[in-house]
Amino acid sequence: MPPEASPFEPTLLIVDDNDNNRSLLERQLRRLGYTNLLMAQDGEEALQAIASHGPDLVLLDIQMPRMDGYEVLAAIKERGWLVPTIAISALDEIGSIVRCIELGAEDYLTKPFEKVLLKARVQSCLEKKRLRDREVHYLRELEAANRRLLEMANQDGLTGIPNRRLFDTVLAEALIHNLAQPLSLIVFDIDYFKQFNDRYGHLQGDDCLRRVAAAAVASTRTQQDTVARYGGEEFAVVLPNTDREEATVMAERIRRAIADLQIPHSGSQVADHVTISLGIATDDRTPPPKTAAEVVAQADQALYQAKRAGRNRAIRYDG
Ligand code: GH3
Ligand code: MG
Ligand code: MG
Repeated sequence: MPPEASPFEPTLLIVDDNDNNRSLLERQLRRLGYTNLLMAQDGEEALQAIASHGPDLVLLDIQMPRMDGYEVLAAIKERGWLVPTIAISALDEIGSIVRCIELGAEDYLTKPFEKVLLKARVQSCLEKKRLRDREVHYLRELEAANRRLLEMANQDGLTGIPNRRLFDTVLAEALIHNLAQPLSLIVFDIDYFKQFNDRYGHLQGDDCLRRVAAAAVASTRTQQDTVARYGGEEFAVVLPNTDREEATVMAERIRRAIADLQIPHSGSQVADHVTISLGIATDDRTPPPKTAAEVVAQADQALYQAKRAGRNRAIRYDG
């Protein structure tokens, strides 16, 4: 896209192969108060000037040697440039005007120019361009705001990782994609976290959650896996293309990464630092296919067993 020129001081590009015509038009436009004027003496130069200066309006002579006005119009269209163009024809011939309009010209003028007509058409084209630019500007702002909103709606405010809502979508989609590959799910939960809050305070608790989330994310495969905050101090990891052995290796990796943070936890009954318990479930794609709710329930059940078996460990659901 060419750069956008200031809407207050519009830049006009005059394209004509004839020196006298260019000078004449330049003088007339200056008299009308337009001072930012660019000149091009052929089609190639015109396209270069549009690309590098992003004029607000192009006054384009149709009959030029080599690349004529029609070709310039076609090239502007092809590149998706939104610069308005007034086609200038000496012919006063309906066919050439129609063709220019079809090729995307905003308006036309015939030589020799009527001063009032030149003024009216240039003004009207610039006004339309100004309105369109404003629309595009607001549309972009709206799109950016929407993107931010969508991100916020799918992100956990505390840890910055996907929230439960996005997790549900990711898991549901992973289950229907790539049906030839197994899919695993890990859910994990911080051990004795209530005690952690009680001893160190809720703010330290929040900080611990953030560090646990970051360590889990760092242990997983960026492109492939999704670590989400499932709720409270419970997290879930969707592992596409991952069988039960690979999932077990991953679970151990996450467990270690969080233990290695060595966050002191004097209220824990299993270690002197923060640990987690993990449950693993796998859909190995043998029929009947598992639903998201089933996979989650199986991983939850395995997590419960891990807690019962003494915490700070991963257990695989075997069903
Ligand atoms: P277990 O080893 O069996 O998992 O015991 P636990 O104490 O971790 O489990 P429990 O479910 O009894 O307590 C979970 C605690 O997590 C209670 C709650 O205050 C705390 N928690 C949940 N969400 C947050 C949070 O966003 N910030 C903080 N600081 N604490 C939270
Ligand atoms: Mg817990
Ligand atoms: Mg819990």
